[in-house]
Amino acid sequence: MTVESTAARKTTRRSSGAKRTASASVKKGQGAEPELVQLLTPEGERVQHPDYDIDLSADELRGLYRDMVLTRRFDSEATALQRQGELGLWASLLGQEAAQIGSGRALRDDDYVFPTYREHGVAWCRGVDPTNLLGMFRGVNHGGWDPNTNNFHLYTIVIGSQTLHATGYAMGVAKDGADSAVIAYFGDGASSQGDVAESFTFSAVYNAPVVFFCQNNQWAISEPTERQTRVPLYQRAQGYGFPGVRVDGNDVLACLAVTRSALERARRGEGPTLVEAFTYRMGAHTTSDDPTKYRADEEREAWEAKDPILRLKAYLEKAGHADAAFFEELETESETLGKRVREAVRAMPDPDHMAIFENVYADGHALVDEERAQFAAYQASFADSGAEEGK
Ligand SMILES: Cc1ncc(C[n+]2csc(CCOP(=O)(O)OP(=O)(O)O)c2C)c(N)n1
Ligand SMILES: [Mg+2]
Repeated sequence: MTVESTAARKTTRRSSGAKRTASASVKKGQGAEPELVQLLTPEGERVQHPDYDIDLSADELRGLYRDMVLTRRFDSEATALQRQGELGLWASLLGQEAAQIGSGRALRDDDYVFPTYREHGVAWCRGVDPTNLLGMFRGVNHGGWDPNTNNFHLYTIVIGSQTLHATGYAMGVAKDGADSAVIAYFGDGASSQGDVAESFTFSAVYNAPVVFFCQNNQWAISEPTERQTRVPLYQRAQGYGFPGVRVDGNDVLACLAVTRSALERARRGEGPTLVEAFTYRMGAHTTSDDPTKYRADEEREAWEAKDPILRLKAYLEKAGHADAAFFEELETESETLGKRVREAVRAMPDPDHMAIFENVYADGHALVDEERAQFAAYQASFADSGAEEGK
């Protein structure tokens, strides 16, 4: 994967300059921050919102908490596996659990998801086994799951391109007369891509049943959001003729309520919605990145106080919705998941080296055939030299 090249260049260029604080820079460029839709404060207080409310049982609240805890556990296990040399790369979702679990749990089974490469929490909600996400990052397959089994498309590395796929798919859903919806995940950096602009235009004009879910985690590798936009991202929707809403991306209840409402709107045939989940990438862009080179520690510390998991925990405890036994059992479940993931990754067989040439063209292609033959000869040269040495 070549996703790191930009990081390496920017890091070098910035290393002598001052570190940036994304939120401060955004304020400077855009004036006061607009209000977020919020249903749970960072302190775990439940608050009301006139347009978005949600009534969840204690069981459902515990379910959301469990989803976030297990997703974070899986994510940290994957980071550790990369450090141990078991994965080539990992893109952590640390800090974005509420945005992903809230939106993921708003979906119906027949809805279709087009993710980026960081949507491990959404994958969890769709029932994609976490171990299936790791094959690509270990380099043993090109994806690892059948998108149509869980209506969860393969991870997409080409920034922003999945918004076009989602729009086309949603236009097809509308033509079929189905009442399901489509959701496209993308980042603040992706919002600068032409693909995203085109998908906004097409989805608006064709009234496609699609929700654009932008996780504004404040950074696109080492570029702060101020380099992507001069207006809050959710306001972009207005120019295309559909609604945009900014939600507290660290508030799982608000993310669930806002996404559910946008999906229902799509199902009613009222077209797309842009949801900007205002959140923070707590970790590095990927395991190949070092954010201490370009951003200030204080920024991360300020966001730590808004941790999505801690705020729901505080609410569950205060409201008496979960007891000590629940948290202990979840801890045990987390450890079991971590162990299962670790063992599954280590047991993944290496692929046949020639398999990389498969599934490129349905009917074959002269250039691929030539490359396959060259690679086969190259592989065979090792066998020959081994035989020579053995003589
Ligand atoms: C078309 C394209 N251009 C550049 C890249 C390199 N690249 C990989 S991730 C990334 C930043 C994406 O930032 P953002 O959309 O905010 O998503 P995040 O990684 O923060 O989740 C870039 C530029 C790429 N993968 N694809
Ligand atoms: Mg980003």
